[in-house]
Amino acid sequence: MLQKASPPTLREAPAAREASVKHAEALALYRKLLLVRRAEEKIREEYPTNDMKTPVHLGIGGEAIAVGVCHAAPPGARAFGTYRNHAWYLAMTGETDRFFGELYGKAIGAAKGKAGSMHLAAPQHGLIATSAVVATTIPLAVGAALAHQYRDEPTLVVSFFGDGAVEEGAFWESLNFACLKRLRILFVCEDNDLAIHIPTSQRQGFRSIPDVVRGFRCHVMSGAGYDLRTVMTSAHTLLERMETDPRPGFLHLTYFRFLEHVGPLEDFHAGYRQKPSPDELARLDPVRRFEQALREDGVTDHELEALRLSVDEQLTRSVRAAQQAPFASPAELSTDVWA
Ligand SMILES: Cc1ncc(C[n+]2csc(CCOP(=O)(O)OP(=O)(O)O)c2C)c(N)n1
Ligand SMILES: [Mg+2]
Repeated sequence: MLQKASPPTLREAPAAREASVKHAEALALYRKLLLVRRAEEKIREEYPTNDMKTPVHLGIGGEAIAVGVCHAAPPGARAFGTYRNHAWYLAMTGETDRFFGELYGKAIGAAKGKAGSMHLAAPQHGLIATSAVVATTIPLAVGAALAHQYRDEPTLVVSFFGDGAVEEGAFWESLNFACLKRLRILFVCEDNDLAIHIPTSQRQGFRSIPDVVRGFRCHVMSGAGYDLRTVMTSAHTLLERMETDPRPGFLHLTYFRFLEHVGPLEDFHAGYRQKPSPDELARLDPVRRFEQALREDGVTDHELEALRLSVDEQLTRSVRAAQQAPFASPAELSTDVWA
């Protein structure tokens, strides 16, 4: 449990100091969770002006997965993922200038505006590559893990993907090879039960993703991806098991996708799924859940509000800077482009 405490002093007892550190850690986690949520809410507000010329796959409902896994991962970990990548980028960098610069297609963007939302990366922070093509970065992640093993480096590789990627041959070949070679890779399946509009029951010929993966020689855990503390505990446990018995880890986390597959809107009217009740939506909302847990641990409304203000100030500054920034010059059109 995360404890509330006043700031530590040099003469403070170790238990009080530990509680204080936990308190600061909990607030830092909350700020990160909120940064992801509010950044995507900003996108929802600004997208209708049509100045962001990029498709956006928003991850509202799934924020705790990126925040929790990135928090549990050791320093120097390297990650690969998909087009639903905003949370990983923000959790790994904490910055929003280059993030919004990229969404607005500007020269200050993370890839000078040439990648857009779907191919965000921040190699200097460990986010090596993300891609719009389902399952394509899974073999890349396995290749990176093989390279680290070959060079005798302890680096952890994290491969994020959705439940739809599990229907691709590339996934099974990658899992097989990683288990065979006992690579230091953590597979994280973000399972929202949907591939665009189609539920898993209409796509998958097996009963359960974790049950099938348990047939491989790796460590498997499954849990509620909308609960930040569950994500962190599961990730920590898996990483410890991977340490004592070196094999890949497979973390299967469920969450509810609040919005349409791509774009800023809700789509409950589309008819392929029902809108949950307000109570159910609150239960599935990672930000509200964590806020509630923090309050139960003694964090005050004042502390939460101060973090909300600081996040909103950061985002307002970044959006304004991105809107005012220039595009890259036409002379740069074909530089930095590899494929
Ligand atoms: C190889 C490939 N096949 C099909 C598509 C079209 N497509 C785009 S998103 C998507 C659904 C993927 O679902 P999932 O992996 O569960 O990710 P989610 O969108 O739910 O995060 C599909 C089939 C694609 N981008 N790449
Ligand atoms: Mg999915």
